[in-house]
Amino acid sequence: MTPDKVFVILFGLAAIAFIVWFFWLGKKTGIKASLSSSGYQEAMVLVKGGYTPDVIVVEKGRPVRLNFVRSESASCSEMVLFPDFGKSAKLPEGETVPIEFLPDKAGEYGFQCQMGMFRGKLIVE
Ligand SMILES: [Cu+2]
Repeated sequence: MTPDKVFVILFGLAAIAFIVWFFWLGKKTGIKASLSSSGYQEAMVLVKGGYTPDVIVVEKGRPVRLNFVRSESASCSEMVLFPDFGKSAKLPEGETVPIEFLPDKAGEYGFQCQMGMFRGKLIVE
């Protein structure tokens, strides 16, 4: 094997590693909810063909308020469910719907539409 071939292979592997990290591993870190003056950890979630962001990181023991804004009319996303917290809400198109709960245990909790086609994840640290 000539040095330039080795270089091409190494470069290729590095590119693959970067793509894997960027699209799968990097995404898991999600966005961190920001602490508002009211003491809630808040984040805005856009509902359109899925949830954006779909991974939200919060701290344990502080109330959370997620503001869902649905900007599509597909019936798929008309409800959002947080089964682990016993919360669900109807999301009328174009309205901001807050969902509040207190995460008192660290872990990963899913949220989804009523059919489970759209999925997101809440990471409690
Ligand atoms: Cu659905």
